[in-house]
Amino acid sequence: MPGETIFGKILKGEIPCDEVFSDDRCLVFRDLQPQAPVHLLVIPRKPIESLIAANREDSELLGHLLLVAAEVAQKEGLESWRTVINSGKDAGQTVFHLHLHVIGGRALTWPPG
Ligand code: DGP
Repeated sequence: MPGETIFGKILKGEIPCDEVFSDDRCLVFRDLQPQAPVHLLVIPRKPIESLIAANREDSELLGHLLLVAAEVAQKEGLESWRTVINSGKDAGQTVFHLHLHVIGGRALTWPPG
């Protein structure tokens, strides 16, 4: 069940997080294993497992998540950043509650590993 992930527990307040932003549709908090000086996670309150499970009804929500990601990145003082969505195990997804990584504060290489 998507709602039973670690992020579902964070949303319910059962596990603490370092919160950066919250509204009625999403929560933003700092990643526990930061890969850069700024590493935020933007998650929807709706328990969507991954982008693979999202559908057209989620279009507005997905757009909202992207715009919130850009807003919090800029509030963190970033001029450049990377927004990453790992979708599925082989892409590196480990928590099956949709999340956008916002990574910045250092030069990032491309392609990713
Ligand atoms: P992904 O590999 O794309 O599924 O990213 C999951 C991220 O979630 C990973 O960077 C580590 C982070 N993470 C896992 N558990 C927790 C937690 O309990 N709290 C926080 N803040 N981050 C977590």
